Amino acid sequence: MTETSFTPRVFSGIQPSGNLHLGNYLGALKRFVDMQEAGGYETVYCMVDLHAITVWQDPADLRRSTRELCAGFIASGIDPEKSILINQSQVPEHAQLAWVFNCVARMGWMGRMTQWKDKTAGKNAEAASLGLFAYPSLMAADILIYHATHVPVGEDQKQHLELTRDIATKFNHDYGVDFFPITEPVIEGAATRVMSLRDGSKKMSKSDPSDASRINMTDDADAIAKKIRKAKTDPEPLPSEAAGLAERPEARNLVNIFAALNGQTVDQVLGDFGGRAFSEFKPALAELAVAHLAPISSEMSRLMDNQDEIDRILTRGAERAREITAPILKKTYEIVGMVGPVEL
Ligand code: AQP
Repeated sequence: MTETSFTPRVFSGIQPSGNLHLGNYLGALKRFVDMQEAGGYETVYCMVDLHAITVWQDPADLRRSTRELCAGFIASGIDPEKSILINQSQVPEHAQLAWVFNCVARMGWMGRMTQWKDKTAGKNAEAASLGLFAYPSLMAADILIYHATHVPVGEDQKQHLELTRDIATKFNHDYGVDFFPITEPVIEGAATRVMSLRDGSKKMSKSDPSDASRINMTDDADAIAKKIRKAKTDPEPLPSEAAGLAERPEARNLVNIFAALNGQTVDQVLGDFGGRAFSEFKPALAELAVAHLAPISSEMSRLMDNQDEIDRILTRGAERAREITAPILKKTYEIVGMVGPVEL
């Protein structure tokens, strides 16, 4: 365990790799805003475009998705004055520290990552990019280049955060320093793993080929209501207690979404809806989802009509970020033995 005390600092990111969805909102964005507003932390939030290119991205689509994601952050409540809001490639120290971490992390650690295994399952892993394999090392650098102490993420990122801790521990041990913090994952709330609306065993994901499987942040009210109406469920009414959802993944998912959107516990939701049929529950859920997402989606389109403003926010965010990242990289290079002074 590290003895040094670090400034409480939150870091998290989202890939600009396509449609921002309700899972990203509940598992990540909404909680980013909560941590920004809670006080007691500096907050840094990031569009991780270097992660996005670990699989093929059309350049024009990537540029658009990056700006759209920035609009999504702001429309969800991230205030670029309160938080540092950045695009990863505009802060070069992320990639520079990742190289050092590539030399600290072990091949075997990367090969054990379930996301690597899932993303190459049934495919020729030899043809996957080297970047996809090394993805968790860049993620560790994203976090540790800020000496971040807390990282809010969805359940799917838990293993990558454990690896971040392993990299920090090994670096500190190998060089006999107490330089990188051992970061705490923050995986909390009713919706740390929002599932597909079509299959309760798969997580809601940008890359799912079925658009009906997810609620996109840019969906209009009709599309949201239709997707919820068609969401897979079972014929039973809702139970009165959370235990009754144990073997009902689709029902559990919809109740979790309701609870997370309404700031309630699952038991409170079931207190109101227990014994009632999905034909009553789904319209209430649709109304709640629309009430939350419609203002975000209209603010996103307003911002997307003003891309210069987005670009200005990202340029300013990168300047602020580099006040933190440049000294940390400089010190890392010194620790590793690069001949200095390194002017960054
Ligand atoms: N279904 C989900 N439920 C809860 N949280 C989720 N997150 C993603 N999906 C869910 C959280 O959102 C943050 C950003 O994730 P990301 O977009 O950078 O990468 P991802 O986890 O790989 O998301 P996708 O949608 O599944 O993307 P693709 O399909 O491109 O792989 C993270 O905090 C993540 O936990």
